[in-house]
Amino acid sequence: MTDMKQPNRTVVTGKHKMTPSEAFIETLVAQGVTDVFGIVGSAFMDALDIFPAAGIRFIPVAHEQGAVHMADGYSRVSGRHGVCIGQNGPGITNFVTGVAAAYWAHSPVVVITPETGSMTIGLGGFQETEQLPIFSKITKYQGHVMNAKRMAEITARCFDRAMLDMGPTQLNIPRDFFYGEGEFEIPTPIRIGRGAGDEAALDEAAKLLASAKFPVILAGGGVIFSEGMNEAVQLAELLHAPVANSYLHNDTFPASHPLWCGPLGYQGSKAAMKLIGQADVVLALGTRLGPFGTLPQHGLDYWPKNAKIIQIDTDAKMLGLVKPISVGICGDAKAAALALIARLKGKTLACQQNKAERDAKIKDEKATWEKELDQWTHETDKYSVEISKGSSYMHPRQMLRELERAMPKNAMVSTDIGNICSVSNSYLRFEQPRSMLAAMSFGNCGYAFPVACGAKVARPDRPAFAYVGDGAWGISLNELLTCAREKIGVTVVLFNNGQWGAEKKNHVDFYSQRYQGVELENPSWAAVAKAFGCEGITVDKLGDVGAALKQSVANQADGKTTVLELMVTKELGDPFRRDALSRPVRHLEKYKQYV
Ligand SMILES: Cc1ncc(C[n+]2csc(CCOP(=O)(O)OP(=O)(O)O)c2C)c(N)n1
Ligand SMILES: [Mg+2]
Repeated sequence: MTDMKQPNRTVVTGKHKMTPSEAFIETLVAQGVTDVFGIVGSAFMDALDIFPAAGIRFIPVAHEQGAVHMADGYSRVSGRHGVCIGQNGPGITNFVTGVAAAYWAHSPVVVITPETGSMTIGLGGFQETEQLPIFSKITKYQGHVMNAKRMAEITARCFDRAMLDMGPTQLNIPRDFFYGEGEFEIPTPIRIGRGAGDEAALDEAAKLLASAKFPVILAGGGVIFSEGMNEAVQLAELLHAPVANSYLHNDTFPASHPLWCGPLGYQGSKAAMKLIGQADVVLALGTRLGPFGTLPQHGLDYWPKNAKIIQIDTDAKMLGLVKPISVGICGDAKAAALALIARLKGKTLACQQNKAERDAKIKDEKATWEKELDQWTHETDKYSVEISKGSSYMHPRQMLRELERAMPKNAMVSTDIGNICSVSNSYLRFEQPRSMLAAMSFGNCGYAFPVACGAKVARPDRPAFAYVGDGAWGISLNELLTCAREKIGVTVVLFNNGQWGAEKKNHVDFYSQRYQGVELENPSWAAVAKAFGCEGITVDKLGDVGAALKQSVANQADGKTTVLELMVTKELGDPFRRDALSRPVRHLEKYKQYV
C-alpha cells in the first residue's frame, strides 16, 4: 500500500484540469463533508480511492438503509449535511426507506446514487434500474449528472438544495462519468438566509398576540433548524405564554423552564393539551402542524377550535395546509420570533395583565400531570392487567421513569416506532436542541439504532441512546457490526416484551385478541450483542436500570456499544391508530366468527 500523506482540505480555486472524480471530491470538501456512510461498490471506487487524501472518512455499514439513517442522525445533531453512497442498483434500492424517513424528518441528507454506465443504460445489464423515479417523491431535488463536465456543478447544487429545502436530495451519477477529464471550477456553497417573513403578516401576528388573554406557543422543528431556542424562550417570557413542543420535537424548549408544558400528540403531555385547549391565540412557531401530531389523545380533543392560529413555517405550502389559520408567515422561526419580540417589547400586552392567573394554571396542570405519571405505574386496561399478573418483569412505565432519572443531561436520544417507544414520549425531556431524534412521520420500525450511530459519529462528545422495541431491533441490529468495526459507542435501550406490541394492541382492541404474527421468540439479546463484539447487559429489576445505563455511558467513552436488554411485561399503552381502525364487519358465512 502506498504511504499516504496528511489529508489536504484546501479546495482548489479557479479553473483546473481535473478528473470528474476529483471535481466530485473537491466539491464535497467545499461543502464541508468529513464523513460519508455507505457500502463499498465498484461504481464509485475511483472517487472513494481519494476520500482519505481529502480528509473524508468513509464509514462502511452493514446495510445501505443503515447508511441513510446514520446520515440522517448525523445531520440532525450537527446541522450539517448527512451523506451516503452505495452501489448502483441494489445498493441504491436499499436506500429507499431511509430516504423516505429523512424526508419526513426534514434532514438535509445528500443521497449519492451512482448509476449503471451511460453507454449501456436501457440494455438490462448488471445492477440496472431507473434510479430517479424511485426517489422522485421522497427527495427535495434530484440532480442527474448528464455530462461528466457538469460533475462539480450538479454535485454542489444537491448540497445547496438539501439545505435550502431542508430535506434529502439525490445526486445520480452514471458510473462511467467518474472517469475522464475536464476543466472544472468548484462552486462556492450557496446558503440563503430566510428572514422573518412578510412585514404586514408579522404586524398582524403581533396585534393578535398583544390582545391575547391566553396565548400559547407551539414550538416545532423549525425552532431547531433555525437555531432559535433562545429566541423562543425570550418570546415566551415576554408573553408569559405556556409552551408546548410539537409532536416528537421535545427538544425545542428547555424542559426545566417554568413555561414548558411538554409535547402534544400521541402519548404526549396532558398538561400541554389542557393548556393549549384554553388558548385564544396559538403561535405555531416553526411547525407544519402535521395531522398525526395534533390528533386527540388521552380522550382529550384539545386542539382549540375557536383560537386564532398564527403559523410560521419556512415552507409557504405548509401554511394553513392542515389546520385553518388566521395569519400565515413564511419565515425562519428564529428571525420571526425576533421580529415579534421587537414589535411587542415595551407595549402594553393583555396577556401581561393576567400573567399570575395563567402562571397558576401552568403550575397546576404540570403538577397534576407529573403526579399522574408518578402514579401511572402500570397500564390499567383489562388485557394489560391480566397479562402482567404474576410477571417478575418491569412495568414499562416504571422502567421509562427510571431511564428518565438516569439520563445524562446532554443526551441525544433516538426513538423507534413501537408501543413502549411511543409511551416514552411522556418521559423524554431535554435542555438543549438537537437532542431528540424520533422516527418522524414516516414511522418506520428500525430507525432509531442507526440514527443514534450517525448522531454519535457527528457528536462523539455527547452520549447517544437508541430506544428500540424487540421487534424493530430485528430490522436494525445488523448495524452492531458497524459499531464494533468502526468503534462507535452508543447505548441501545432495548425493550424486550416478546412481541410486536404496538400492532398486538390493535388485535386486543379491535380483533378480539386473534393474534397474527405478533409474538416474538427472542434469543438473549445481550448474548447476541456480545457475539457481535459489543457489550450486553440484561436488566429485569428497576433498581438496576440506572447503574446499567451509567455503565453503558462509560462504555461509550471507550467506543463500545452496549445493548441494555430491559425485560418488561407485555402490557400495552394506548394504540397509535385508534383514529384509523374500525371493528371488523364480515358478510360471508365462513368469516362470520371473525368479528
Ligand atoms: C418497517 C415497518 N414495518 C412495520 C411497521 C408496523 N409496526 C408499527 S409498530 C410495530 C410493532 C413494534 O414492535 P416492537 O419494536 O417490539 O415494539 P413494542 O411495540 O413491542 O414496544 C409494527 C410492526 C412499521 N411501522 N415499520
Ligand atoms: Mg416489542
